[in-house]
Amino acid sequence: MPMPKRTPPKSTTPETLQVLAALERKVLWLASWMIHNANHLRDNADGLKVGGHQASSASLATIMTALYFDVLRPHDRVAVKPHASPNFHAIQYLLGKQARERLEAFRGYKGAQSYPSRTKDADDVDFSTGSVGLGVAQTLFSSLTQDYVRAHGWGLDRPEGRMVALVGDAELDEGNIFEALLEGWKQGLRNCWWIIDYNRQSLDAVVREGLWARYEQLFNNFGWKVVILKYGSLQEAAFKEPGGETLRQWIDNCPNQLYSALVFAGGAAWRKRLNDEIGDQGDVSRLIEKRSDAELAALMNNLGGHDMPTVLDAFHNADSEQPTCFICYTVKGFGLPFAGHKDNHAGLMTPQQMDTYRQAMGVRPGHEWDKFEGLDLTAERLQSFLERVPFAAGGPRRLSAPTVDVPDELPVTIQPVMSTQTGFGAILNEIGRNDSDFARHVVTTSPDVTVSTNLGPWVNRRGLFAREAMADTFKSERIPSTFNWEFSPKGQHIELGIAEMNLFILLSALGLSHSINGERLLPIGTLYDPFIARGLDALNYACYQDARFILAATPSGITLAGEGGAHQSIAEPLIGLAQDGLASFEPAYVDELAVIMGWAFSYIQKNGDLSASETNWLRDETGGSVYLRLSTRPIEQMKRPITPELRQQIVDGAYWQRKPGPNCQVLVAYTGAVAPEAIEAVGLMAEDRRDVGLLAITSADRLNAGWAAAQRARERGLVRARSHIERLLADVPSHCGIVTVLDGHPATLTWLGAIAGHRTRALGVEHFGQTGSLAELYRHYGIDANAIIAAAQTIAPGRPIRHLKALP
Ligand SMILES: Cc1ncc(C[n+]2csc(CCOP(=O)(O)OP(=O)(O)O)c2C)c(N)n1
Ligand SMILES: [Mg+2]
Repeated sequence: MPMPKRTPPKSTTPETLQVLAALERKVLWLASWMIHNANHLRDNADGLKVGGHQASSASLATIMTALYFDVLRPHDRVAVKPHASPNFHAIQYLLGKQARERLEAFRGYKGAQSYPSRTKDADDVDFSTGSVGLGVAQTLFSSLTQDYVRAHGWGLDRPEGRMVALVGDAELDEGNIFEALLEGWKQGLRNCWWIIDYNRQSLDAVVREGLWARYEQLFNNFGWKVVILKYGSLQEAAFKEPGGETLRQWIDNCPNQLYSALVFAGGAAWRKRLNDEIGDQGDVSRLIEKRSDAELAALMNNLGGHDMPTVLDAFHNADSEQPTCFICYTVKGFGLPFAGHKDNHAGLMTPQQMDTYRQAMGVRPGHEWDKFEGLDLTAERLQSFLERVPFAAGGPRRLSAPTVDVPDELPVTIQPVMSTQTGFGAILNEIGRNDSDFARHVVTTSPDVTVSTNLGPWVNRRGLFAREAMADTFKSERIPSTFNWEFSPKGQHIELGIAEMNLFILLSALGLSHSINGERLLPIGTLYDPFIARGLDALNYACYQDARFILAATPSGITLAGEGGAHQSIAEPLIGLAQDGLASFEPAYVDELAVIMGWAFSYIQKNGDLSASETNWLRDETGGSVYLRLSTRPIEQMKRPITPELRQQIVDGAYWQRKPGPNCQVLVAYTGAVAPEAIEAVGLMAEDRRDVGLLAITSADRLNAGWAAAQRARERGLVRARSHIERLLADVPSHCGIVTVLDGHPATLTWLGAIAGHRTRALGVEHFGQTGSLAELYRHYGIDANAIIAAAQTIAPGRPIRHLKALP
């Protein structure tokens, strides 16, 4: 067929096109072989088949070949659609950045990951993907983060990176993408490419007709440029032949389902259908007739997203100022026996099909992993091309940044009665007061709850971030207001609309800045505790990528009383306990919070080895993110010196407020805002139970993690390994009962009884909230002093406790 009249981009010579065609073929082959190997050849005792990768990878083979071998530069960052992971690993293998053994172990133990993973893969994944939609939004927020970093004068000696997402068309059903789009528009997004793999197939089915037109309108509405890659250059050339326009119209009118079905059925089926529908029209009949079945199939499969010159042209001509969406028509399963079949998502080739495919690819048995096997260009030429690929030139793409020094103590003026939420605002206000390097690296963000989570004073001092300055009209009009809402490129608070998904994905982007932009940020996000659940998958995603941030969640629990069941959080302490990569705290007092925040600013910067400390059995040197569950309840503060020992215990998760004596019959272990109830109960029981103890728990999560790790260490033979909580409970006599209490699910602390076998009664909240006063609600849910005493009397029998009142 004649080459199209389209001008190839300047950088792309016919020689380059030849090499790229060979590499595309190799990517297709290697991805298929990797999957086949995982399913049929490697010892697969579980019999679990690899699903979803084969057809999805093939769909993006052309586009990814173009990107990685020609278009991308080392500073560009890409989120690869989860099921295109084999392509990515194959490309890195060809570039010499991925070991063959890992490809052979694809999806196996320590092999290349099923979905690209920043933390688990060894071949330089920029953004993890897996939960569809999140990686896409991550590129948008990474672009904002890059702008933030550069606006603050950092990283200007490095070129700007383009943030690129390879997006499945069905992935666009995920709502978080639209939340991100709207936010991107508000924030003046630039430098972001979303490349939509418009294969018109999802997991289950073929997508609705005309979806591309909705996308086009939608992206245009949000200020994006939309580039549609519909026809390949073979098709464009055919359209110019006599009868070509009729063929184009037929293609345009062909329903997605039918097009997919014909792609699957192949050349003879195309011929029959085309002849049936437009074949009696002279010119177009000749256009069809002069092609063999194979040529006809190649023509009809030659959609824009599988045509190298078209793809290169589009990418090379895109600019970075305007965010750009490429809608690329592709074929799911391109080049494979189940191309286009609606059931092909988990499609696998049988050994026989694979053998035929191998022969078609010119690969000899035993040479399946050879990089240049079966290509019609010499190995020298291909190798020398690969060595000059711009994306792979230069040193490691993953950057690093020195840690920011954190003051030994975070100053805060503690009022006699104060809530942890007020304390949080006061601590940040103090940080904001001076212009230290530390203060400059803090960046805050909140989804429309900046003021109500007490970030207001900090924002007043440091301003809001926007690429272009915007004055506070209330201020310029001299209308009194508590808050100064001024935007500038130097601002240190990013105000988001109400979308918790966006909050967590922005935190994920800010929290990877050291690695992506080579400049470290100290991000803090605030939201109401119950709405963690709204963005939970994105929070998990951020942790999975090892992004580093502090999350302040407030208000929390039923302690926010009057707001009722809608805003009262119950399960969040359990999330804090279970979420990997997130150290969770629920302090009761502001001095504890100051200690924890000081520690947290260092902890989020740590990147050490995985071994646990022998004192608390926590992997503190590895670092992670931090969740602070805070409260609006003002409570009486303790006047006490924070000794180094107390400081360590607060960070390790617990300390004795009242150490139990040797005859202790019962102890109360509390966490968070119910401290006054626990203290009151201990006081009221003092006359009737001996040596009552009071254990302040600042982090159930860290106590639990340390305990689990110490047990594992003992099982491995380190017989003296003891965790912090084990040491605290070591002298508590075995007959002593434990009453645990928190404003959250009681299971958060129930396990304390399993440490040394103490009988335990766990109090907490199990049911959706009532409205009422604090006292009414604490009584209703059984977390007030009286309920604590009642529990103590039951598990620690003795004479009746005189202050106990009948329970409601
Ligand atoms: C949040 C989430 N829900 C469900 C899935 C399971 N899943 C994986 S891929 C997929 C559909 C993919 O369709 P598309 O994005 O069009 O990619 P294609 O398979 O066409 O390459 C689904 C539902 C997932 N990975 N993440
Ligand atoms: Mg699809």
